[in-house]
Amino acid sequence: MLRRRNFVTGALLAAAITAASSGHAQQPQIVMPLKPRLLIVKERGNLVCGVSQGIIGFSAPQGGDWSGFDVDFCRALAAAIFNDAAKVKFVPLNAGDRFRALQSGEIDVLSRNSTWTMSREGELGLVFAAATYYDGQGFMVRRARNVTSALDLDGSKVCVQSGTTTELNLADYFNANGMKYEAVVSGSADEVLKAYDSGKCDVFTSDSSALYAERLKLAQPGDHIILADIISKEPLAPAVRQGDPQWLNIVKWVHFAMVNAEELGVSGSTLEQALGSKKPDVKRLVGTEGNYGEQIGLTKDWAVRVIRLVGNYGEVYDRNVGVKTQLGIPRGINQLWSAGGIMYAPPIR
Ligand SMILES: N[C@@H](CCC(=O)N[C@@H](CS)C(=O)NCC(=O)O)C(=O)O
Repeated sequence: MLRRRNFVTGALLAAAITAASSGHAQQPQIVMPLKPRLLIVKERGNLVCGVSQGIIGFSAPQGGDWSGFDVDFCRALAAAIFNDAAKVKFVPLNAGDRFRALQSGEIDVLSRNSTWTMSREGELGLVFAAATYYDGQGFMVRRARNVTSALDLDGSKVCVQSGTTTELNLADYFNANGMKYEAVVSGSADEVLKAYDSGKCDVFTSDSSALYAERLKLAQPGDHIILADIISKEPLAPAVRQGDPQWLNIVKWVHFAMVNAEELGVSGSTLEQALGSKKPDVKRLVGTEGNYGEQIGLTKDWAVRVIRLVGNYGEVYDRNVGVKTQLGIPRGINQLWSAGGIMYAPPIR
């Protein structure tokens, strides 16, 4: 029987991290196990998922509900855990608040266009599960400005969101190319867009995917172009707190199951066939052979639940951000490795 007092709480963990990073942690630290997050989630009866405050195609609030690529990942976790993709509470977070919400235990998982970096794992007590979307930083400008390359942006005023890798890459890029700029920094995506729209800056920089999304909110999206230059690597990944390997495994393997499902041709519409398949890798995915889901604290049919209720990786991509959506982002490097991209999942076996 698990006893509550044997586990360190979220607030305590956050305090320990703060003490360590502020240099006051002279005492040897007593490492207490975290109460398993899976247990917390199951007892609560839903998953609490941190998302962005509203990026079309990724996490967009629509009539009291949420939709998007990052939102669907939360739904996939709920499907795997509860066999019910609706058992998710979404907590919208801006860039500056997102990691604190994870450290304090307020959210179970952060699924919010967050770039996997070394310092975020080294300093913040977090761990990224797997890159679910390979992005890169880009620039948007008014078409009328007649700019074709980022190298033409010398002397620009650039709108950017605080607390992001975007802010750091912006400085690196302009400095490396001997170009001057003035950063116009805001705390939320809406404020960044407002600043750009009202002419406080002449360039909007963010992850390329967010540029596509934010452009749609402007009165005349066609009056703005996204430059082809990509100046950084932004592997966007869901994150959890360190110290709970079972929970990390669940978040990581739900993504891998979705990628493997696409690779094996198992989708919402082919699932029934897959359940009768004799192919060993399909059988392991859908749980007709082995007990892979049970090994990570779920059930044998964990992946079936995800595919049936949410879909495989390609279905989720196409539905939310793909070329047939209003965002219209080609699969690009997010194509499967077997189809020329870099999306690759370890095998279930
Ligand atoms: N991937 C970058 C940038 C993430 C980010 O927050 N981008 C802004 C682009 S405007 C955003 O999505 N904001 C949404 C929000 O604050 O809700 C990071 O992890 O630092």
